[in-house]
Amino acid sequence: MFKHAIVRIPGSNFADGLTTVNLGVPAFDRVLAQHSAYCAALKECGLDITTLPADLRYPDSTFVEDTAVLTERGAILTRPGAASREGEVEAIRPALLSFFPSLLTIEAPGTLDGGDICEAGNHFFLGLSHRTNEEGARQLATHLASLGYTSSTVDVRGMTTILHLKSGISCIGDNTLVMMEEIAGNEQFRGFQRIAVKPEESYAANCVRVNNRVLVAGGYPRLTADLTARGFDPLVLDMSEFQKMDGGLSCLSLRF
Ligand code: CIR
Repeated sequence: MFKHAIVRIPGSNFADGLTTVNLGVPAFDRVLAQHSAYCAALKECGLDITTLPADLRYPDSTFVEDTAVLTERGAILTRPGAASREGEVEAIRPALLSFFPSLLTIEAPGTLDGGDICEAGNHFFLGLSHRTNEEGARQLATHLASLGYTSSTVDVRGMTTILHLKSGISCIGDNTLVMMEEIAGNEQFRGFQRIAVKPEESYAANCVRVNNRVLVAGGYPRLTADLTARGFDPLVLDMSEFQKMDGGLSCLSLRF
């Protein structure tokens, strides 16, 4: 069960952030409305929310997930792979220190984005992507081992349609992974119940289990129906403006 979430209000320069998709420019009023609905959903799931102010130095800084990996046994600050996002880590540090007595770190030349890290019980899948390099994953694996967790890497560098590992795979508890169809057959995920997401719904593969609910992006009825049929309780949120900047549901918060 999660008790807390940290979020950051999107800045008015949100549209100046990084993106690889061609879905148009986000409308700032809708960005704020969707962010506000997201925070309300986390509250509905029972979380206390720490809301950080917009930080105009970093247009992508509302995607707080990339700055840290939080576990029940300890927290690790990341070292984001995009140069424009490096400073976001120092900006989040004080908020984390009010909940965690000490913070482990990822050091150069390692790079690692939280969006590449998928917790699945006591095991972590570490995505190797254009943001997370092998040295970053190696350092995180060492930290996780010191906390008593196992980990393994998943190379997504050849998958041009996803930014991070968690753009294509989510662990929603009950030993279940939601995953893009093209990786659902991967041997590494044997042992999990797997919900394969069709290519036309692939954006929805980034969903988030928060206590009794599963946050799911709006507009993907097959996955939502599949989750319901399997006994999960989806909470559907409009994510259109974040999708334009390569963002998904998980990136908008740090949950612990
Ligand atoms: C970026 O390219 O870094 C941001 N525009 C999107 C980050 C999304 N984060 C995530 O999936 N964890």
